[in-house]
Amino acid sequence: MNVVFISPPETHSIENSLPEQIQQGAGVYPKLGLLYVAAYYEHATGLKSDFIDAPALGMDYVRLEEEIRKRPIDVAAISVLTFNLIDSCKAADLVKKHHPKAKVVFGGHHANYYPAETSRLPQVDYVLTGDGEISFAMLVEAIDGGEKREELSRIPGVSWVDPFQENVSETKGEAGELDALPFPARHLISLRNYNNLIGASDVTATIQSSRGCPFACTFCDIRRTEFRYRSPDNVVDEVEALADQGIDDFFFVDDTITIRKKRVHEICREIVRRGLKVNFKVSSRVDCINEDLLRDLKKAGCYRIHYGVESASEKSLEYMEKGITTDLVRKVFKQTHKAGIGTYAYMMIGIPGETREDMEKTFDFAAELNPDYCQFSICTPYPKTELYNRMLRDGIIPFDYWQEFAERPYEGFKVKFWNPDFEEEELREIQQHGLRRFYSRPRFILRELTRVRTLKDLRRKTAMGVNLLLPWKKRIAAA
Ligand code: B12
Ligand code: SF4
Repeated sequence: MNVVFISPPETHSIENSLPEQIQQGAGVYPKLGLLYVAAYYEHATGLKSDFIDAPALGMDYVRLEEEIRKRPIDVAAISVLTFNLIDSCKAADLVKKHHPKAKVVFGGHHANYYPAETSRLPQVDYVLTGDGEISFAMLVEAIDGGEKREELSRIPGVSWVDPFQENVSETKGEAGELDALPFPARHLISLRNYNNLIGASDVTATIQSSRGCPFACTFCDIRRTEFRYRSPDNVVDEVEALADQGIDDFFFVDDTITIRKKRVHEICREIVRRGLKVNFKVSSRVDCINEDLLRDLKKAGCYRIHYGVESASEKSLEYMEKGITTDLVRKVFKQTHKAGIGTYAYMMIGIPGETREDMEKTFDFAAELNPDYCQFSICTPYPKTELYNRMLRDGIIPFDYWQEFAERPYEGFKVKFWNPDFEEEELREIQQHGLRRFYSRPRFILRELTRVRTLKDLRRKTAMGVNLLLPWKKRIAAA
């Protein structure tokens, strides 16, 4: 079987809560989900597969089509977020155009939320929900064996639609023991093609040490999912394998890595014990960290923690069921900086019920916390989140517009913020004003200049800086 994993160009991404130019200039990360699925497939079958990561290779649709045309394809696997659904469909169309008999398999977050709608899309043959590792290997085997219905039905999380049957699985794929999974198939990509503007090195690798998060933030679709985790040794084995290839900068993409502090202590101590000289950043909640852990993280090479701060308004924090207070945020930012670790604050404006004054307080709060970087997203009810459902119930959102998009995706679809008191234009202007306020502080600019690594870095940072200072409609392309 000729299996190819495809990450399509990001030319039709839905512009969301962050200005597009900021996202575009930020760099490219390896697609860990697809790499995990590929690794398991190769491991389970002993066969080779192929990986086309268009964004990392700077590939447009013309080049992608050529790559698709020139190779044999029996199965094409694509990872779908709601935000790249259009690009995923376009890539699938190209596969069907040149290989009409090939099977297209969609998995990933969008497929998880809309399995039936996704499997009804004309260019999709199968949808797999949940962890894709085991179920994808089973599916390829079933396709190879002639797509017998009873064999297909045994695959957890599989959905398909054909003229005779519509099968939408109620189950989800499960990866089982995470330590038993092979490490992501990074041999299929060139790690040198990945970097991040605010990383510590020219190449950044992503690692996932745990999956899921039990907290209840209403805007997040990971909310209240089981926390599953790898053992410290298994995690550090992967870090070491990458360090041996000369990679020294890591982004742990775990939703909240510090849910079990003891495990993180052990990961840090193991990194130190093995003498690995690495740098890494993690995401945490302010109520899942303490000074002891900060000390160990610093010793192991942690240079930045991304915290969900969201808002300076206690009322908004409650509305979002964030479960933290601004006092705790203040305390933890001080502790983190004292430990010598940088910070990134995720903040939000335009939360239903917020006034302009509340938003200004959030900007003041950002300046007071003084993180290295700060993001002011416009509160966006993402598909199938509790926030979205609540806004539908409260009548703030008049109809299920994500559902319509999932059923009939079309180019030019625009995300809506559905704020009862502010127009989109106003929120974009306020966001711009907040970003300008934060990023034009001399303190920030000086600190950033000392961190420029290369001329290319300087060009990208300058383009992004200019974009932040320009009105949002006049931004320039990042170099
Ligand atoms: C790291 C991350 C980022 C990074 C890097 C993204 C990247 N290129 O890897 C950055 C910061 C760039 C980013 C950006 C954005 N992100 Co993001 N991101 C994440 C995060 C935290 C981890 C992703 C990851 O690597 N997971 C690890 C892998 C192993 O898990 P996985 O991808 O889910 O894959 C498994 C299964 O889903 C499945 N699977 C996945 N793909 C496929 C494909 C096939 C064929 C099969 C069979 C199975 C399968 O099998 C995999 C292994 O079990 C997730 C949250 C999460 N827990 O996943 C959010 C998340 C994916 N992001 C999200 C969003 C909204 C965004 C942004 C739109 C945010 C913004 N405001 O700008 C942008 C859009 C980016 C884009 N261009 O599309 C949402 C998506 C929601 C949705 N309905 O689509 C998530 C779920 C966060 C959330 N809680 O809401 N993101
Ligand atoms: S803590 Fe983070 S990952 Fe967990 S529910 Fe809240 S936003 Fe989602």
